[in-house]
Amino acid sequence: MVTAYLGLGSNLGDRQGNLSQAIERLSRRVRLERVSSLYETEPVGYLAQPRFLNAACRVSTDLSSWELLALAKEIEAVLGRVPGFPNAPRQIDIDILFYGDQVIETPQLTVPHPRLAERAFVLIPLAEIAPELVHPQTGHRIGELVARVAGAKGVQKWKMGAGGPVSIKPEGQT
Ligand code: PH2
Ligand code: MG
Ligand code: MG
Repeated sequence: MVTAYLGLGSNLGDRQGNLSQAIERLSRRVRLERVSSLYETEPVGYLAQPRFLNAACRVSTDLSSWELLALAKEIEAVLGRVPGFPNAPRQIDIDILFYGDQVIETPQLTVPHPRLAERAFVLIPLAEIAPELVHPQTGHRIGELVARVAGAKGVQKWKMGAGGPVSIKPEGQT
């Protein structure tokens, strides 16, 4: 079993519903251990697009990194994502942030996610569920990275509806 961390984002359609469905679909195929709150975030990269909702989750799985990537892509497609330009608006984006402490550098998949240390919309949700997690390449804790990331003001906790941030919660998490 490998512990992996995923980053999720949506800025088209029913953003909360998209995140909720993505997490529910993930939970059918991997063991969902923790889910962060949802955060509303200013777009980064390509700015002329709606605000995102972002979240992070921890899973454990026997899927290989390739299989986990294929699952993420499959769920993105099921939820209506169509290929677009880099940083384009999307119904759902599911990124592998960490896959155990493995370093993977291939054209299809780079893990740890190469831009996570500079992205407040990734680090703030991730720090909520894994502040002690250590980046295997730099040795920094997520808690340290989040303390010095730029753009934290563009990431605000999302006011949740009744029932919490997402309807699917891992066992034991309140
Ligand atoms: N994803 C991107 C590019 N920019 N900005 C925010 N706020 N949230 C995202 O998830 C996001 C982004 C590329 O994946
Ligand atoms: Mg992404
Ligand atoms: Mg992606």
